Amino acid sequence: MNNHYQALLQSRMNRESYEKLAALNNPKVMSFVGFFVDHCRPESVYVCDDSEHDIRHVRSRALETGEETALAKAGQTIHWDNYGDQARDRQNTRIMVPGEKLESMSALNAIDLKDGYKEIQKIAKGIMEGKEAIIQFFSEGPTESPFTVPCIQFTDSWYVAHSEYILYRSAYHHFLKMKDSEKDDFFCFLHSAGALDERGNSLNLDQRRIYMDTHNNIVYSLNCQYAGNSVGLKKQAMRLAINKAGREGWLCEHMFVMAAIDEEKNRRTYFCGAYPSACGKTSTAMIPGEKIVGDDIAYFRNIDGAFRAVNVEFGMFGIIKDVNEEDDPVIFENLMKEQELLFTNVLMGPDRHPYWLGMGVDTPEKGRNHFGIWQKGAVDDKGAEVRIAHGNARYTMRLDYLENIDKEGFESKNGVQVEGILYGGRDSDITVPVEESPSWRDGILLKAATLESETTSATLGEEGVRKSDPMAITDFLSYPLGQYTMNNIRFGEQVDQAPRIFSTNYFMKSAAGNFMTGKLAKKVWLHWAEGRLHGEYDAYDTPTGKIPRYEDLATLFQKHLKEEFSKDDYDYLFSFRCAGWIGKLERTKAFYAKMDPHTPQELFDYWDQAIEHIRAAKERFGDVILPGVYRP
Ligand code: SPV
Ligand code: MN
Repeated sequence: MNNHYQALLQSRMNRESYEKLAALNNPKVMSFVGFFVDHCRPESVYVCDDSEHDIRHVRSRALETGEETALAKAGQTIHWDNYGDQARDRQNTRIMVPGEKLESMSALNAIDLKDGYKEIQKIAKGIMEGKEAIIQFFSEGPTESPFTVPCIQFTDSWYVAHSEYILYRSAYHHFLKMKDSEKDDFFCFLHSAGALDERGNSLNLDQRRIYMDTHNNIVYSLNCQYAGNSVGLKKQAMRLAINKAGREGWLCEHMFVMAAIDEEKNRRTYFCGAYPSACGKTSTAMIPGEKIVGDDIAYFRNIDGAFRAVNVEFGMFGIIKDVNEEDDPVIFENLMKEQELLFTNVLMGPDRHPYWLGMGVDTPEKGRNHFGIWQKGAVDDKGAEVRIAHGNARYTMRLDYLENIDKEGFESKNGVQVEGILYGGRDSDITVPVEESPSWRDGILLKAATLESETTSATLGEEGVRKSDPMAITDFLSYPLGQYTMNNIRFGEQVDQAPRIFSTNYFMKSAAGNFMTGKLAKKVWLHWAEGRLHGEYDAYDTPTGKIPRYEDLATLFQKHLKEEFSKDDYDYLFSFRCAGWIGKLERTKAFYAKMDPHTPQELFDYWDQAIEHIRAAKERFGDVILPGVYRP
């Protein structure tokens, strides 16, 4: 062990903390912690293990330091990020790569490893002065399993530490039990909120940096608090894991894991699904009557030939906007309970209850929110109206509070066997509500790669712009898109039975601009896919896959929603739109060309053939092809 760090660490920690660290007998942990204690200069350091005592300590420090405020209901707290720190910062999120890789990574906002490191060192120097730092140990996925990725979090924010305890599995014991040969292989996260203003918020947002070193599996996150930027195990770990998985032959995906339940037939069928932010991912995983395993990040591994998945998280960091009694009854009910709930960037009313956009109740006209002291009609210094809560305000909650959790899948060390994968974008005029892909490869190239959405408030910048977002992964890619796509194809082709791939789209609008289906129609699309996996429904061919027949959907609408589904709506929703699809494929090609100059030619060849195929269909059947009319 490095003696210099030993003396330093002993001088900054109480004996208990130091002993917890030393007991791990892990030189890499010691040098990571030692180096950054030396460099960031926290006044003291607290080392956490998995104990209830430490979890409680973190919770109470978050309140004592003012990073969180207690709400009226026991267990509920609220945290605000500084105004302008309410979403992921794309511009300042960069992948650090060696110089020779910069060219192929230029579209991923890469920075030269040496330059990035220098910049980080400069900003991080002394950044924790006067503060207490926290060291925690976690696992992505279940501990002591084939999926486990151990992680260490170093932060000076009790709010971040608290979030991590809710969202991930504490893994101090896992670290304790590591064999010598495993002691090098874990992810490291350094976070500092930086200098704070009088509200306890990151002051130097212009110095906000989230830099990932995929080579050494370290992420540096400085001068920010929004969890998507600061919580190491969330989107930072995801970027490291995507890279690691690419090297090792497994997959890390931006997906929910859920079980579709058919009570009558006593079936539990596991699905994963990728949806860009605010495109219905959590609400799909939370469809009433089904079971949730996870709502954001999944690892896939080939275990003895089986395609298996885990939710890597333990909790959810969910968008709270539009969570109300009618649309999200299960979550809403949970948010009303006296239990550990951490609200961010919503309003605390004079009654000390939380209020948000689309909550479906009368809301106060004043209170405290991410803007500070707020009252209705408040404007920021750019003259923009500040609403009651931010559009990307969130709740942080343990998943096992949910009565619809799939306990078995959630706790399984070997994950669950996935049978179907859904890719869903936000598309008002092209993609049908549900379509099955003929093969894994077609699914990746026609469903996953063509995913598009309109931008939402989950990222900083303009809202409402239509964007390509293959696999909903673009924001998190840590190696080039073409290779990543090839790895996806390869992974599915190497298991005994790849899941079947479906596209979904909940956002089709009528000619008059209204949504065509209610929010729960997704249950019907899911159960059609579930039935298909069990050989139940016939389907019509389209140039890109297979769609449901009217009769089956009408029955499913009756069965699950007690609703009529009209033939006219069916015809409109399930028509194949040739010009629309050709445009979509052209945009996909352009996006891949822009994102990855080395995208394999075979991918472009595939899309060119698909375009030719659709052109031929258009000649034979017209631009808008009614369901059932197309013949291959
Ligand atoms: C998302 O935007 O995809 C999220 C929230 O899950 S964040 O942590 O900001 O990525
Ligand atoms: Mn996400």
